[in-house]
Amino acid sequence: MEKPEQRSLPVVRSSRRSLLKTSMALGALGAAARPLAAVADTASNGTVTLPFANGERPTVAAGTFPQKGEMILQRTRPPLLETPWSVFEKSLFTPNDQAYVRWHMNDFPRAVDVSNFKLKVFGEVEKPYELTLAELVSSFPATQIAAVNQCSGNSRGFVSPRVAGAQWAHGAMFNAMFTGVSLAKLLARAGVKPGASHVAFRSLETLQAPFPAADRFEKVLPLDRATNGATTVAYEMNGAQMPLLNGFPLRLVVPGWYATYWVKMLSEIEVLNHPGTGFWMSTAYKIPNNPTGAMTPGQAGVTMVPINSMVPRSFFTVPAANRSVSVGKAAHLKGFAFGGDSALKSVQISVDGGSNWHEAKLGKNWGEYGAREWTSGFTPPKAGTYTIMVKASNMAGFEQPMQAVWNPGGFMYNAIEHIDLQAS
Ligand SMILES: Nc1nc2c(c(=O)[nH]1)N[C@H]1C(S)=C(S)[C@@H](COP(=O)(O)O)O[C@H]1N2
Ligand SMILES: [Mo]
Repeated sequence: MEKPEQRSLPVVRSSRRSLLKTSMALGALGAAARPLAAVADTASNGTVTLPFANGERPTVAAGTFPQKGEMILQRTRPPLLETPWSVFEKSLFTPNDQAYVRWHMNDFPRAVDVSNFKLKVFGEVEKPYELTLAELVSSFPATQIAAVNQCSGNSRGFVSPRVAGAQWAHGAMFNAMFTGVSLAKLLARAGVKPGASHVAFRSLETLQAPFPAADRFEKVLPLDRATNGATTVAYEMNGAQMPLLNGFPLRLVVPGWYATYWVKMLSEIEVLNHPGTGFWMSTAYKIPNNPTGAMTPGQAGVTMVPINSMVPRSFFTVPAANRSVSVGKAAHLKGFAFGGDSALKSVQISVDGGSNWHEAKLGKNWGEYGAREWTSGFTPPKAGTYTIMVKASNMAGFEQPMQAVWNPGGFMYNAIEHIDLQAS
């Protein structure tokens, strides 16, 4: 594999952690306004082999990218960093320093001067306004919401036949508790005009040639999704300031929808009376017009629509070292699951290749959009290899399929996962 080029991103030397309290947030938010200085010179500290063809990737050591711990390097510029699977085995809430990173274009700010930052709300509204970060934090109540940020292309490396795009394993997702302001409240203050139907979100990224202006990163939500109460303009993640690479100082959180809508470094909110015309809505991130985004390779005449609701997923977090088990003794099975765009209904386990399923026990419910732990047990009756499957379903009636869906973007992968236990 080619040696990755030298890091283009600077390293934060002393990143101060902010505290849960909103009143403390600004001091810490100010910390990242400091210019970021040194450039790391270590390319990688090892490699990892993701479980699909050509799955070898370098890993980068903690501190190689600002505020980031050890990550799987999918691409350097713009950064595409995957969360190593072992991180999910350790905690239900993904630590900020190992939450995956994905940028489409390389020209996002390496530091944000909070004293000059403003969030603008305008368009089809009665009273357009703009706010500093301090004004945003102090003039609206803080809300908290647990949600899974998952790239539309998470697990694309498992899609067959293969499709173009980042060949992620399952680490293009993270589960976090976000703190911020309800977008519905921000829009209510502006007074949405009758006839408005959509809301556009733009960021601090600037576009450099050769990109045409229409390619600026802009995502658009239908007004009802923007004002559903769950959609949040977040300034903290897991009780700490938003990491720079995850969207400091503000990022849109759209619980239940794929991460492509979760605009980072959010600076503009424009209410529209049309669905928008930008590249990122009209060309990129389109799926076949059905709820699971399925089609057959080569199928003609498929109507494509912008990707939207997430489908349910469930995973094992049984470390490889614990997969050798004893005959006649209960083996501990565990993992996590999420419902996607509706609450998790059940997590089920099969030990016979998917013919029979039984319910796993669900852990604490952190809210309908967050991940939830599950546990179960299995006592192997005799020596041998046992394939154990896990399947989640949600309240909207979706359940994970045995076979992955296919579409040209490699989006919405959510096939049933399995592990093998060796009983002796
Ligand atoms: N400003 C901005 N926001 C963005 C993007 C981007 O390129 N620019 N990419 C989107 C996509 S496709 C994904 S998968 C998520 C990744 O979020 P993360 O980097 O916090 O993991 O950010 C979304 N928000
Ligand atoms: Mo994405």
